Amino acid sequence: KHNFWGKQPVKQYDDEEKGVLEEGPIAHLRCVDDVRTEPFKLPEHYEWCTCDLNCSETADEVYNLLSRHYVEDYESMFRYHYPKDFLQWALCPPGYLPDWHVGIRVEATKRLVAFITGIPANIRLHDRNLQMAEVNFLCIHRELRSKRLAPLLIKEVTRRVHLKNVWQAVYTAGIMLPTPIATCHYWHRPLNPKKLIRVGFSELGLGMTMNQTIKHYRLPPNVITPGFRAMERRDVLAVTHLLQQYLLQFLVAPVLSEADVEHWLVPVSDVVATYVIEDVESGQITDFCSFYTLPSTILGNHKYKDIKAAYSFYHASTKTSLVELLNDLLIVAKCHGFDVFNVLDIMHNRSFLQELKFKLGDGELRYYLYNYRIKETLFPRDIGLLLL
Ligand code: EN5
Repeated sequence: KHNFWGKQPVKQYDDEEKGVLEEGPIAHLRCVDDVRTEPFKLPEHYEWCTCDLNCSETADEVYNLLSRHYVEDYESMFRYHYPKDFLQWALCPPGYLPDWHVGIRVEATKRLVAFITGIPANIRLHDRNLQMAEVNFLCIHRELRSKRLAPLLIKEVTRRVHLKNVWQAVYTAGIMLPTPIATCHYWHRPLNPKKLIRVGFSELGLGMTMNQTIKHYRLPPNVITPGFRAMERRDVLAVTHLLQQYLLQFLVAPVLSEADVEHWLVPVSDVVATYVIEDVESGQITDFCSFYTLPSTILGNHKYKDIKAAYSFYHASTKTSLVELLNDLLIVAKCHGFDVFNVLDIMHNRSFLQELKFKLGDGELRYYLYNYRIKETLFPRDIGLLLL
């Protein structure tokens, strides 16, 4: 059934019955000299390119491709709308390789029609650290689907990753492929329930009127926890230490340097927002929480163009409960005009979902590894890694 994934070094559905059980890399003993130096052959009239996201015109092309052809919910009511500055942030972290931002163009017109990306990441699996690529943004123009371009994009980005002596990757997808390490669920906290209902993102609860619903989801106008404030550059060291400690609790988590934390967590307007709790007496940073901003285009609605969604990103708590932290984060997201706050059921997120009025969504997110087998399927609570 899986013509492509059945032949890749990924955990297969029948590994267990075939007695394949050992944990670790699947394809062993590779070296950079063995990697093919030529790009894979594309169908006629198409060519490979490298997309330099720091070039404004190229970033526009990527932005346009994704905003028209990237991921939708299963009923095609909404489509992710990654802003250009978000893409530049997501794809150019410390140590990024321009070469891992791969595009396919039409030879004659140079029009960008397909895309895939990798960024470098140090990932801890149980007690082993591995240099990996986080692969994301696989996108093919809808009129070119079923030309089997996806396998070529995956093989080409893999080749370019191998050339940098990196042999593992992590990726996520809504769909089922061989074989997830974990299957996670999205939960949604309405901030502007009236708009969400009008655009079909949610429905009125049974026996609830619009006014009752609005009241049910109402939030206080100001944050509650003393010392809650926006993160600044001077907080990077404290936040790095908190997060490094916090992530040790999970079986799969990134190993983040100070430079990584500076890139991923220092606030960038309309991209990423991070808040710290500064102890009023000691001035110590005891907790932090963050979200990234990713609107979705509403497909076929005339009154509203998009849904403004905030997605829970990394956090760490030592003194303040996750309920208190996330409640304040909901309050600031509401103040900033977001319509909904989304979380995955990973890390300790289950501990605040009920209390803070999150509702289960219809979307799943599966985590996958390339060229690494782990024996057991993990629970969402074992995952300490977020991809964008
Ligand atoms: C890239 N590496 O399905 C991977 N989103 O639940 C990308 N549903 O927003 C993979 N269907 O449930 C992404 N409202 C996989 C996810 C793709 C996008 C997706 C889901 C996540 C989503 C919403 C809208 C559904 C629209 C119709 C949803 C119901 C929640 C509602 C909250 C308020 C109270 C009532 C229930």
